[in-house]
Amino acid sequence: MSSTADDMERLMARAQELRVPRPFLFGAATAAYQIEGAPEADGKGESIWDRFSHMPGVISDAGTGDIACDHYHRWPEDIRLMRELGLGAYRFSLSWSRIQPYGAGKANEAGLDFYKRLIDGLAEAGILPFVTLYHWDLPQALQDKGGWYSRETSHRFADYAGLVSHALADRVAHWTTLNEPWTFCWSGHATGEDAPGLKDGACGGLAASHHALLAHGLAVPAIRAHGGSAEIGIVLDLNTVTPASDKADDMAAAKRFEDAQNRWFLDAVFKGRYPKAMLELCRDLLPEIRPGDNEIIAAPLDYLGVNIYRRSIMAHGREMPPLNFERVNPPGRYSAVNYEVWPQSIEDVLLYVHEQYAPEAIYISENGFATPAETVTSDGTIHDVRRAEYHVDHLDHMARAMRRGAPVKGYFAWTLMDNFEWAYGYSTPFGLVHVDFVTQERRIKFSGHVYAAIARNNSDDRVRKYA
Ligand code: IFM
Repeated sequence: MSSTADDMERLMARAQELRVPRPFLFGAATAAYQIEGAPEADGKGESIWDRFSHMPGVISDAGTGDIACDHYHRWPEDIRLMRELGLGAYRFSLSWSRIQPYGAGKANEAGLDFYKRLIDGLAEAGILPFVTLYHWDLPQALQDKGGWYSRETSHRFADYAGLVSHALADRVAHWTTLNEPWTFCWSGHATGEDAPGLKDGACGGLAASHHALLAHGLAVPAIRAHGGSAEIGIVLDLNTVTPASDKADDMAAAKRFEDAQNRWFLDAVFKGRYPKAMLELCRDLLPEIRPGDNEIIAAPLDYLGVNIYRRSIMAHGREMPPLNFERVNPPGRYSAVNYEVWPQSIEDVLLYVHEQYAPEAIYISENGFATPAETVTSDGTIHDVRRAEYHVDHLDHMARAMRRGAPVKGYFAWTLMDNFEWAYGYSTPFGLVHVDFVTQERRIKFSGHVYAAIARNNSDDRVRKYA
């Protein structure tokens, strides 16, 4: 037997044995711009990603989300795939500019209808929808008025949240306000790698972050007003941070990075204040923080979604002044987007949030592994052994954190199917399902079969009934 075949057999055996404390939901996640395509269908307005991905030189393979997985038209097939994968839940985002083409005013019913059809299809398949309101695709019309630099955008987001949660109240029981504010605020406004492509340094990252958090805080009561007993959360991309050495400079840099990526968001949402050290460090760069903002941002939540891909080892450096850090990549295994594979990180991050912030419930809302573009082998499958191993190892460590008290209720693999990976385009797939972007043919990968085995062995009647 070849070593790949040995590895596949060994991994499938581990998957069959893996047990997670129940009840537990197994799902997969996607985001609107990354899969839907159909940028102008049924009255959709332009988003900042529609605009940005067409700018020369910003996407490494010059890809765009114009077609992506054509999910807008192929969603029934995608739900069939979810069933084959044994998913109990599906986390996806709504495209704001499908629903409000210009980011304000009355709903575009045709846009809403798409999501109604999708959610009804999920219900028929017994799959629970977890709906994210914002996964980075701001309506371009709001960007033209200042985007996340403007408090007005926070209020428009609350209006949108109210409108959508009212329209979908009878269909959706789990809402997420924002996906990964650290990334879309800093990569979009400090470094410019993501839309809208602004390179305004820390000043941009901080202004966008405060207004995004304000938007979150304003949206929570707007959803509660319409959403009955629906559960509401936010999804943060968190890392555990270790200094590269015990030198004072490196230790201070690690602390600054942890304050910026984790505590800025966690302290604001769970403690109603920003970290004092950040406020002092960035005092000349902060946006206006009005009296009452902190209380709005700390609106009580039902769960925290944690996106985790890697750990962070930080040294003193020059990135994002005045944060002044430099990421250190130790020797080891890395994914195609240069993330170190370090499964202990999921256990560490879960215990970190559980012990320091005690959210009522936690979902791993994203976790996954990127490879270089994959090819179909002669037996018609994709032997993505390293991705399967990544999920099995991370689930193992997640289960350990649960046995130590972390209240984890579900895990969403990133991602259901290969899709548009932002600035990387289509060159670094993360999917459990392979997509041929010429024919749009879908094919479950080895990792998908492994994941399906785990999901089936760890689902129970309560979860199915709940779904
Ligand atoms: O593809 C992204 C997703 O949109 C947000 N979280 C990280 C993923 C992988 O980079």
